[in-house]
Amino acid sequence: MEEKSPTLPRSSTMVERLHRLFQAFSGDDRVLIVISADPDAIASAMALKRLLWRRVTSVTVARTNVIRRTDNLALIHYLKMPIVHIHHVNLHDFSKKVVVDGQPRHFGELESLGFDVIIDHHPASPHRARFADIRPAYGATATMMTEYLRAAKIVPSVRLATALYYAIKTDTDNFVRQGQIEDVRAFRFLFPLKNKSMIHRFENAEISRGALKYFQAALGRLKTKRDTAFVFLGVVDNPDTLVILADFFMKISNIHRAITVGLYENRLVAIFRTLGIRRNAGREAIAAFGEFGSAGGHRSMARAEVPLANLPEKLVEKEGALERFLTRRLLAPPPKKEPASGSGNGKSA
Ligand SMILES: [Mn+2]
Repeated sequence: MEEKSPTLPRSSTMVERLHRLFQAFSGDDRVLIVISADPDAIASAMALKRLLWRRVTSVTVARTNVIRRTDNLALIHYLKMPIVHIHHVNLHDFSKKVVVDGQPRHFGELESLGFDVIIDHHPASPHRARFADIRPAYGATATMMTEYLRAAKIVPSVRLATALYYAIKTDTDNFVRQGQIEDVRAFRFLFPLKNKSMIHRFENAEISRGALKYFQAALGRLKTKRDTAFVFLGVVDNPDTLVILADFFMKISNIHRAITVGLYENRLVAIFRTLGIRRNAGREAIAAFGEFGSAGGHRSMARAEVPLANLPEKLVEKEGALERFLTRRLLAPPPKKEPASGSGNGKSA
């Protein structure tokens, strides 16, 4: 299937881009690809590594973040592609530095390293790379990388195809968020090449075994009132668990509002979820915690983080006082409002 392009046929444009990309490297290059590891960045780095196979001396992929999300860990485990932390490489060992699914600006101090190649889909920021391909309209960098592979006439391996497919799926939120015809086209190309059961596994790898103990605790301590589910979990070892639990409680029939609260590193973390119809999670978070710390969000999702030191002493020191305080504050009845009035005045100080 060919589609029209105002200037060159799409295929030759991509072939041209591919040649310019290859021209940025030479055979004795030792290449460092820097990523902030998420599925799109990981898949894009893997695709670039494949493109550079036998064209450079070595390719090392380094991440700047700590990977905690269990789905990302499952993806990396499946891909068997080594990804080292940036602190564990000697930056002077490399003759070329590349960033994919991000831009030098996003990497703080590393920006001063000087990057030779940038491939990304975020809004463009100033740079001095010798080769930059930045396409903000694209839903995923993985879409761009799929186009490069196709231009190079490389059929991706099952692992690479699976990674690219999953990257497009997550970065476009299954085409709900952003995505254009190129994303759909790449997705369709990868569709028969991917490993379906691995995709299923990544998508269902959200809960770590470590988080299970919090499910048990949360079910035991759950309070429901009208349409609200509320739980105070005490100390948690990862605030993501609170998010997973809040989303989980929203699946209970007739629960339209979920609030999970826990303590993490001397802070109180509260996660709000609502259907966003009668209630406004962002406003509720501000009303409940704005006076003590940071709080805010959208109509349906919000978050508050409060240093414990900002809370009244009697709440923190007396056993059970904090939970009683939270229950009183958060299980209050919803504000009365005529249904026809003021649609979507979602902002509030
Ligand atoms: Mn991306």
